[in-house]
Amino acid sequence: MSTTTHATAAGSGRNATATFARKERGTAAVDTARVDAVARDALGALHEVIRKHRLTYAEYDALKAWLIRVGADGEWPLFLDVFVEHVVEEVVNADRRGAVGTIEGPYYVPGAPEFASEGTLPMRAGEPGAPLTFQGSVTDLDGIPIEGALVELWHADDAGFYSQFAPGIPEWNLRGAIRTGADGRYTFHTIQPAPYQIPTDGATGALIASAGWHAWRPAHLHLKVSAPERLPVTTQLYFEGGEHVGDDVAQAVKPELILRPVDNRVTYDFPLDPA
Ligand code: MBD
Ligand code: FE
Repeated sequence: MSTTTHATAAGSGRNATATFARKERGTAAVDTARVDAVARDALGALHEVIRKHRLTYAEYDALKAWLIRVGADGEWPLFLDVFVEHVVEEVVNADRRGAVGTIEGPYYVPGAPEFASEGTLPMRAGEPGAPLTFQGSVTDLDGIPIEGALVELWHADDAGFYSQFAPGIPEWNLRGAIRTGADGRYTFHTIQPAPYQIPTDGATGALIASAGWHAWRPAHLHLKVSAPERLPVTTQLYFEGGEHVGDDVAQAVKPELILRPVDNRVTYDFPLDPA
């Protein structure tokens, strides 16, 4: 059983802040009218919550202290990706017709070891977990294979930990990429990940515990699939019947994203929208 509390999850949320700081981002030009509209509505929504619940000064101070702690714990990327990103993804990807996306989360790292067509994710000798062969193809919206697509896969280990975020795991453990050949196909050999628990020792976990929520995400595979002249898709895939598939704390499960492996093997195709 791997779904217990892990003291060693400490630091995963904090480490996500360092990773975010290195992330390449497009320049978001300051559009004063848009900042005015968005900031005004965001603050207005908060004002309404305060009126609705008749907040006390003690509660206002507790809110301030908690916000300060989220930053001190380095957990803003973790907190935002768990509780906010799913709506951004919904809005941004509303018009897609091809492969269904969902949130990226805080634990993507670019530049994982790359294979042609078929490969085994880097893993430790005797890496715990049931074997999993994950295969499929990258196509256009008509099902024509795309050559030279990049399929990046990263996931937690059998204890729910991500390399480069939890301590003591080899750098690229359970992270890899495949460049497709002319048939557009990819085949990864890996292990079945475990459900993921939001770290209990930081500000995000403190809110979850104080509110009486649970801290679990269902077991998932993270993917980014990209190709020239195609919209890249960032998504996650889940396992039918898995714990918390029906109550993901990050609200990132969609019916199109549920895998049904047979004999430790599963196929999933990515039709990519044109850019
Ligand atoms: C994860 O593994 C994850 O995928 C998300 C979205 C948030 C926290 C941890
Ligand atoms: Fe994850």
